Amino acid sequence: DAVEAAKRAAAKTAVANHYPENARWVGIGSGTTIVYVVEAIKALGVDTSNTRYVPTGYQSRQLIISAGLTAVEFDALPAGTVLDVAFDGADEVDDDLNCIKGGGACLFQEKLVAMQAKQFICVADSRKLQSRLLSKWKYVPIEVAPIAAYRVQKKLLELGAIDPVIRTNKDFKQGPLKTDQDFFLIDAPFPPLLTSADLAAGRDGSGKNGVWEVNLLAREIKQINGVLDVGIFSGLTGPQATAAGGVGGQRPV
Ligand code: DER
Repeated sequence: DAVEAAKRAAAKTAVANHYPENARWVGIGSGTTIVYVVEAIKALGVDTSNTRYVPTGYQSRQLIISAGLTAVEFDALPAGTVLDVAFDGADEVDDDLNCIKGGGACLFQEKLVAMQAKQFICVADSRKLQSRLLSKWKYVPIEVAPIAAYRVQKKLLELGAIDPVIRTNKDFKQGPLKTDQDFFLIDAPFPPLLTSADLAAGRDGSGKNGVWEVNLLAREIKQINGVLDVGIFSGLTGPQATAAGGVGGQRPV
């Protein structure tokens, strides 16, 4: 159908434009669009026997293995390895190429892998593109330690979140969903997040009435005790990438 065709087209473009010659280390994200990225890599017909693919969770690892590619877990990477590229999907992307991620409950490992790559390629069809984050996708996924979840929830309310909830695992049981790290996810709705253009136009993104600029909110949430990571990917220029002389940062697809 039209949505699947759009995902497949985005994936083919991303791989055609950003899959490096002689790639050695490639990050593979989570979700449904990434399936088409792996399909496009296979369709390149290049020799992948010397390439290692780094998964961002259980589903990502199974995708790599079932495609006949070689998976290497993030914690098995040789010291100092910087990935040539990391491909991943997103729940929403704004005009500054910031992303909301975590709809698939893999945000922590997704960010680990993205930050370890010279280039992070976000593969998203037009449904995901909005001027501001949280325009259509309504909440920020946040990975939290179970023991701290209620305290984090309370703090999010103080930051202006609207009814933040602990994600339940609808498929199997009503209990809280557990991530690959055995943590909980809190989905925290906020008003749309302001971009650099909004700030340039004099808008106030400091959290008054719960209205935040992307980076300010990400930083506020990240420093709450008990938060492991936040599903806001912004200006991904990981220290590793820069150290390796990488270009870092997100690229449009
Ligand atoms: O959870 C994530 O961040 C994933 O990348 C995901 O949200 C993208 O999912 P989709 O490709 O199935 O839309």
